[in-house]
Amino acid sequence: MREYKIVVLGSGGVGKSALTVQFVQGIFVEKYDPTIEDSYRKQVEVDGQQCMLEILDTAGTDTDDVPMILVGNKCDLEDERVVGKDQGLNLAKSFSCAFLESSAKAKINVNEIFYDLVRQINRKSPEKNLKRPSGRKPCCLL
Ligand SMILES: Nc1nc2c(ncn2[C@@H]2O[C@H](COP(=O)(O)OP(=O)(O)OP(=O)(O)O)[C@@H](O)[C@H]2O)c(=O)[nH]1
Ligand SMILES: [Mg+2]
Repeated sequence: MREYKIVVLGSGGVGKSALTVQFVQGIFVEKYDPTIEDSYRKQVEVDGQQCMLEILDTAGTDTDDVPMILVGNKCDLEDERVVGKDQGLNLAKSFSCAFLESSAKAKINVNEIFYDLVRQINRKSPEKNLKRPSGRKPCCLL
């Protein structure tokens, strides 16, 4: 069966969770309880085909401030450059995020990309502030 990963994005309070819960469980959630992050699975038939939907319901308040880094990969192929460094920098500026050029082949800035994301996440939500049900280990999906 094909799996479909769907992420629900949008501003806080617009009804992302209500729509998701109505779709998955067939009930309308009247109470507003801001989401941290919830995931749901539902098997449905669409156009005669069974599909498994994995739906990630996100926190609307995060949508304009998501830890993010813009990466221009394959920087070892300088002779075949298509996107200028300035173009990358300007695009990153328009997203208000960092920009790095990398090469998976020449091992340039590979660690830096992921370490930068970890640092951004740590700045945004220090571990002591993490709300989690007791007994569950924290995890981060990239
Ligand atoms: N009248 C009406 N109210 C709705 C509808 N959808 C959601 N609501 C209400 O709007 C409020 C916010 O809905 P949520 O689904 O929690 O909003 P959200 O987008 O998930 O919010 P965050 O998790 O904070 O990002 C709740 O009180 C819901 O009952 C709708 O279609 N009609
Ligand atoms: Mg929600």
